[in-house]
Amino acid sequence: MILNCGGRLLDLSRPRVMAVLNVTPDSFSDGGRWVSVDAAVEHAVQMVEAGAALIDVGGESTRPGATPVDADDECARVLPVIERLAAAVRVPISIDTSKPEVMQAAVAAGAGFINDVRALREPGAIEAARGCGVPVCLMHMQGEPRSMQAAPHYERVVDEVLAFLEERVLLCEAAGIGRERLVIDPGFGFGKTLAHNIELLRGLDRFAATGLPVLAGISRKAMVGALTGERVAERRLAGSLAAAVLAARAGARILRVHDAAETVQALAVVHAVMDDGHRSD
Ligand code: 7PM
Repeated sequence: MILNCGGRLLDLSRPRVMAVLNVTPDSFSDGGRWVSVDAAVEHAVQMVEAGAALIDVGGESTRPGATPVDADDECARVLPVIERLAAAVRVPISIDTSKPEVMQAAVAAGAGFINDVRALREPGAIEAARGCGVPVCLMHMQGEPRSMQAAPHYERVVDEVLAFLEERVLLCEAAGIGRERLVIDPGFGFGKTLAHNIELLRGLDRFAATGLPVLAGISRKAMVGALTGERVAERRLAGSLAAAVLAARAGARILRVHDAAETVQALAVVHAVMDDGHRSD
């Protein structure tokens, strides 16, 4: 399983780390509205040196209650970082957006992967992504970021999330985005209770059984906070590593994380146990 990310190859024969690079003004801020491009690029280079295989650049906060940003503002945040990063590292760069204009501009600037928490449901997004020619991660979300955690409801969460993603995959294929370009993601924390998130992690092997690469983003999320009692997101590394290991063991091929070096190390152990190649001695 190898994804061609605009000429940069992402080898998914083992679980890989997608490192989060937030370029919202509350991260790498110079104190005002502007993101420091230097600080963001430096952080990303360090994560690649630690073994991250993909950098996810996001300029629109999907945080519940976050203020939506328009396409121009989002481009102003992410494009300078993508341009500099594409020249500084050899791994593919992912653009975390739902907006067709941002997808196109980001791919023109050097991004080779589209990460869309709305699974290309915005008007024009499927057509834009098709034209970009790069792989796309389709994520499940129930509701909208502003209100999704109010009252998440499912009869059978794994069945329903899987059915949604399969439907989006078929729609993408019909629109000219082939399966070889698609990645699926159950969307941990996006319109899910703790019980739903645990069921999804327990049933993650069913997503992997589709044959499509599975991406899982659990790092530092509220479910880790709830299970560990740790209220501070930055202190949830150990719980996040446990979740990444369980997801990889169930067949997830891309782990979206904040702590790249530590997760790369944990996944090396998972890979050794899962891979036949280590049994010779
Ligand atoms: C508040 C809520 C702050 C959620 C931050 C988040 C995912 C993603 C995010 C994911 C994919 C976070 C999330 N999560 N993209 N973007 N999968 N594909 O914790 O799970 O970073 S934002």
